[in-house]
Amino acid sequence: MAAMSAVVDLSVDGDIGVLTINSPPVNALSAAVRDGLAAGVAAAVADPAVKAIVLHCAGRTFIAGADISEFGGAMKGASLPAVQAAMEDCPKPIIAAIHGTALGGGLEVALTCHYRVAVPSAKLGLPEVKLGLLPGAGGTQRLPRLVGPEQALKMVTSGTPISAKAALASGLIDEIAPEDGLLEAAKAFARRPNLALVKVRDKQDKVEAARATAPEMFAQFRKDNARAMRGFEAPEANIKCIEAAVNLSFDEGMKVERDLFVPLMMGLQSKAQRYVFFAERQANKVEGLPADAAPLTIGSVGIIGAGTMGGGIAMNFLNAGVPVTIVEMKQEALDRGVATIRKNYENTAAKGRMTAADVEARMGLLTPTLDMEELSAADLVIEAVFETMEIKRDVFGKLDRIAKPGAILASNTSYLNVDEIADVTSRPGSVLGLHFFSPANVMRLLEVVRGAKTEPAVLATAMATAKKIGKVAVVAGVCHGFIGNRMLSSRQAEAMKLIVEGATPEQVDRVLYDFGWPMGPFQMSDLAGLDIGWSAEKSKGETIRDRLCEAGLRGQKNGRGFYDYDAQRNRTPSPVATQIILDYAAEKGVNRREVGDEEILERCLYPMVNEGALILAEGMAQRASDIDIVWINGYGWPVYRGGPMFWADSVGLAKVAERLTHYGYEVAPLLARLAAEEKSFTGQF
Ligand code: 3H9
Repeated sequence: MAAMSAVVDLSVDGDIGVLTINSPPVNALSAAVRDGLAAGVAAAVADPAVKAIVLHCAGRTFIAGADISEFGGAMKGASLPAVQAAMEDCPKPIIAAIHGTALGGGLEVALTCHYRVAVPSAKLGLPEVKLGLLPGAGGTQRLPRLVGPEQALKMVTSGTPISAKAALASGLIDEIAPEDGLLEAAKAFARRPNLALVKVRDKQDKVEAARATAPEMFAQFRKDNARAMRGFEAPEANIKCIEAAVNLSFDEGMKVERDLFVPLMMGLQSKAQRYVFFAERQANKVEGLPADAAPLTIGSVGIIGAGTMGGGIAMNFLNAGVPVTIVEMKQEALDRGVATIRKNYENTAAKGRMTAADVEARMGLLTPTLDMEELSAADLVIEAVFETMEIKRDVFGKLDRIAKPGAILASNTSYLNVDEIADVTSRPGSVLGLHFFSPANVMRLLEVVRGAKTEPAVLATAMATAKKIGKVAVVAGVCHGFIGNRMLSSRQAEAMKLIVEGATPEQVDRVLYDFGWPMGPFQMSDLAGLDIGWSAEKSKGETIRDRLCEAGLRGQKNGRGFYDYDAQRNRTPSPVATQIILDYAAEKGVNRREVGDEEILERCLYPMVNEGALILAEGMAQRASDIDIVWINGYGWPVYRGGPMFWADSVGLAKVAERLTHYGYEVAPLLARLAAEEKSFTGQF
């Protein structure tokens, strides 16, 4: 009954030794946990009373993986492979008792136990790929031996965990225990007579059975997933490991795993993705909020506007079980909005990701109305109407009269001054911006715009609510376009200059696509619609955009933009757009020249970094990593490059500053200072 260490305890119940890991928050395999486990197993082996061992965890979860915060540092304590070998070779059966999430190294430890028992709510997976890694503790060799190579391949390349039920069906676990009786069930399992010492590494049937058809299976898998895996190094390394599990002996496969793991761990992509993991969690924390800024309860939500944005926003809350009242001015628009929401859910149900009953349950939480007065009971009202200050102020004036005291009033503006909106109300402390990204039910980002008078509790509530509806929330200050759109403007402006100087839209798009963006700026403009915010009455043909719109080019929606689109949305450069660009350049007296790919990349991305530095210095973002989270989750910045600020750090700020100067930019003072001091924005370099 000795405590083995501060974080691992061995107790003995009759003939069963119970090893308990207690290392909050998620029982990660820190040096202390590894040492504790090694000592615990040794002590249980040494105790003649102990016939079998149960390994379980205190707190909210089974081991959630290696301790990511230790990566990159000097290796301390017992090595994980040594601990695993002691467990796998243990002369007494070890049973892993799993609740919460058995992830990464956590599942890999469970795979060196002789048996696994889990509660129904448990999730099991190897999410290393999301950190730019592969399971480096035998997971790629043991998992396919239990679940078969095809499922293992899916699990290691997606990183998505599976349920206990699926784990039982595939052979990953041996038994499902009652939700509140895990330890007892695991002990009962351990007391079964004649429990063999099953080593997963020795199981050959599933990998052998797959060998004959494996080449086609892997080729097909690579083909089917090429798009999703584009640019990432880790998925291919994971695939190679599963191939090794099929084609080589266990020991040879382990060597392949180790050889591929090390370069990933040392590489920039994993460094970026590990940084993003912590940055995302950090983003939800607001600096300097007083402790009494406890979140208010959001039991019901009102949404003004049932267009694309309003409808998408509503779905977030319906998905989280929060009743929504949605308001429109005309019956037709209201009906259309509600029908779109229903259609979205029905499409999800048709794909098997939701039942018909789920669709009805969510629609049952939605109250459509033409009467704004019905918002009087809502705890949070989000306005998603037309993006002009006049209309927004009008709506907020009305809302101020209707909403109950204490209700939070939010604007889904993407550019406008939230303080000016707040000022028409008698309660500016309850007003803030909640900038969702389209499609609002899909995109993870939420910019939470803190007004000058927004009360701490209101801000805290917005952050907690964002988490509840599955968003990654980032706090932004009041400035034109906040964090994301403000930086986007600088990229778009430079892209336009480049096509006047001599680059073509498709060249610019290709360079940014090759960098890892899902699409380039001109494809994006075509997709969004060239006429967004453009007015035929006010257009004076001053910009290329004006001229494109005047010529009837509206983007993908009418099949004509910077590109012409066929019925399948295949695109070819538009001769009309090309001529407009050439005429414009000639008129401005521009001597067109060949522009190199490197210049395109530098001129599109470094000004964004420069703007990011201004945003940071002005306090419009709390930290550089928040800016990165905005770009990764709202605009498709490739996660393996860590966001614009991390990326600039990786390039070296002195170089970024020098190139900005070269292109005629005034370098932001913060960037100039950090470059001179050889420092970085993120502290990662
Ligand atoms: C690995 O295992 C490599 C192996 O193959 C071995 C190779 C040799 N380490 O997310 P939450 C912290 S790679 C350190 O807010 P939730 C987290 O930062 C690893 N810290 O809670 C946060 O701290 P704070 C493979 C970790 O309930 C706190 O715990 N495993 C780790 O929403 C709470 O986290 C993974 O990739 C960690 N491994 O979700 C799993 N995990 O409170 C990564 C969490 O200071 N983790 N923290 O902000 C997760 O997916 C989620 O955290 C989890 C809990 C589902 C476990």
